[in-house]
Amino acid sequence: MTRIVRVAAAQQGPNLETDSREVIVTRLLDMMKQAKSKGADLVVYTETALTTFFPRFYAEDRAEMDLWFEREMPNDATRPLFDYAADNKIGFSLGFAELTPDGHHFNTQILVDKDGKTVGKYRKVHLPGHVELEPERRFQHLEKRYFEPGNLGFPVWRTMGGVMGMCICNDRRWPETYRVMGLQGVELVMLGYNTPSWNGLGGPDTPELRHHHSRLSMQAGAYQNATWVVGVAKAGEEAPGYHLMGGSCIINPDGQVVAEAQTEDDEVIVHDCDLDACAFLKNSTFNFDAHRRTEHYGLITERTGAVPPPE
Ligand code: ING
Repeated sequence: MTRIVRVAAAQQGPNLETDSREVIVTRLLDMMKQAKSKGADLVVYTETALTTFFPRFYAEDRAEMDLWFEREMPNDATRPLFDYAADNKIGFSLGFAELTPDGHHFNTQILVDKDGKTVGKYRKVHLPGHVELEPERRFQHLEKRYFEPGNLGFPVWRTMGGVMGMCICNDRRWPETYRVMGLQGVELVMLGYNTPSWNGLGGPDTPELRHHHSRLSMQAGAYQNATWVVGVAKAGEEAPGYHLMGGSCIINPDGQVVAEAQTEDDEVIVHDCDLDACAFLKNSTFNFDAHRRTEHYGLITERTGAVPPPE
C-alpha cells in the first residue's frame, strides 16, 4: 500500500498590523475548509501565521512586542481551528510567535495530528537579521532582538504514516537543517516563510533573485535528503512598501516543484505526496550509511581551516 499524504500548502496573503487574531484565524479556517473540500490530510500554514511580521518594527523595550506572542496554544483565538481540524480528521502545522510561561520568546511551528493532538514543536534555530536598530535600513529585520534561537534542535516525528519534520524560513537556506532531519529519515519537511522581497539595505537582491535563492535552497534540501519539502509563504504588502515574496510550493524528493502558488494572496495548493517516493534515493544515491564518510568531515561545527583575510 502506498503511503500517500494529500498535503495542502495554505499560502497566506498579508496580515496587517491592525488585523485581530480572530480575523486572521477566520482566514486560516476558510483555507482549512478549502483543503478539506479537496480531500487534504494535512494543511501547512506559514511562519507567524497569526500576526503581521512584526520584526520589521523597532521597540526600545522588547516587552512592547509581547502583544504579538501567544502564551498558550491552542488559545481562545485559535481553538476554532483545532476543533474543526479534529472534527474533520485533518492534521496541520502552524507558525506563530511563542512566549513560554517562564518568559522565553521563540519563533515556533507546531504539528497537530488528525485527532487534534499537538505531536510536534519546532523553534526556529537560524534567526536572520540584527539586534539593534539599524537606521540605514529601509526596514528593520529584528528577529535576533525579539526571538531566542530555538532550543529543540531539528526533531522529526512519526505521524500521518510517515516521518515528518519542520523548519522555519531562514532555516531553509542552511543545508544542515535538512541534513539533520535527513539523518533521522525525514520524508516530508514542512516550512513557512515570511521573506521580504527586497533587502533592507538596498543590496543587489531583486525579487527574481530572492525567488531563485528560496527555490534553490528548498529544492536542494529535498533532493540531497530524498524528502518532500512544502514551502508556504506569507505574501504581499503587510505595510506600504513592505512586500513579502510569495512562491509557495511543494517539492518532491527529486527536487522538482510539483505544485506552486500563482498569487500573492490566501491560496491553497494541494498535492498527493507519496512518501514511498523517497525510498529510491534514500536507498541509492543518498544511502547515507553506504556513501557518507563522516571520518573525513572534520570538525564541521567550527570554521576549521578558514583562510585568514588578506593583510
Ligand atoms: N526571512 C528571510 C528569509 O530567510 C532573509 C530573511 C531574506 C535572509 C533573504 C537572507 C536573505 O527568508 C525570515 N523571516 O527568515
